[in-house]
Amino acid sequence: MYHLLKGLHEHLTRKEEFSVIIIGLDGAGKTTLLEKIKTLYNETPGLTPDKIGPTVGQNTGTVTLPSTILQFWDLGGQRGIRNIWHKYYDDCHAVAYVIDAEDRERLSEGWEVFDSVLSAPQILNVPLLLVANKQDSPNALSVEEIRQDYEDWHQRKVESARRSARYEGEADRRDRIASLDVMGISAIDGTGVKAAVDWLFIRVQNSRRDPQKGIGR
Ligand SMILES: Nc1nc2c(ncn2[C@@H]2O[C@H](COP(=O)(O)OP(=O)(O)OP(=O)(O)O)[C@@H](O)[C@H]2O)c(=O)[nH]1
Ligand SMILES: [Mg+2]
Repeated sequence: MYHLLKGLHEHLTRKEEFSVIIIGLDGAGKTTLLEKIKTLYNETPGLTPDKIGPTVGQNTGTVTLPSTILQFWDLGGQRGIRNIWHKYYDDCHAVAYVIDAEDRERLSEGWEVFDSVLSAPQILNVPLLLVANKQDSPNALSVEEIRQDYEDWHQRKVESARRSARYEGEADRRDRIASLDVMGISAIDGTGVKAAVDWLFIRVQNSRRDPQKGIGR
């Protein structure tokens, strides 16, 4: 009887687990974001920015919400490391793509990489949030400016592709861009971080991927 009740209790109180990958160029602020999420949601605070160096490989963090566990995977963004991202695509439930809204010189590099993320078939139907980080900086582009910059970049890309070879998967990308959510945050001071986690929480619950399937499971 005890085991039956224990099993029932475990079944009723079991939390669904979802994996969220955080990707973007090196220096975009992914690890700073992950550590800020830990500080905001966990009893043990995350690392402060002065303790964070470039990521070689991955960092992880877990956030426990009512009925749900979100497991975050922060992946290194340096050029040579980006080719491991795709190994996480099959088993993730959401993607947060972080862009440095302050670094105008690297925006187009960021869009080039973002474009390759959008064209990955494994995550075509996975919730994807574009995070415009560093909003605390007076030089940062706003959410509207970031969206516009991406749309302009994309338009140029489509036009130049029309003149040369084909641009593979353009229809899928266009749909995705039309419904793309962009949120402004500051990983340093925490502005917008809870709103971004809320977005991910709501979207993973509504998405069709099996919650028990996940990275590392
Ligand atoms: N002003 C400002 N700086 C930030 C913010 N988030 C991160 N930074 C700074 O940006 C730099 C890079 O931050 P990281 O978190 O290491 O960047 P990353 O995306 O993890 O980089 P990789 O691990 O190399 O992929 C650091 O100097 C951070 O302090 C922010 O919200 N505002
Ligand atoms: Mg990092």
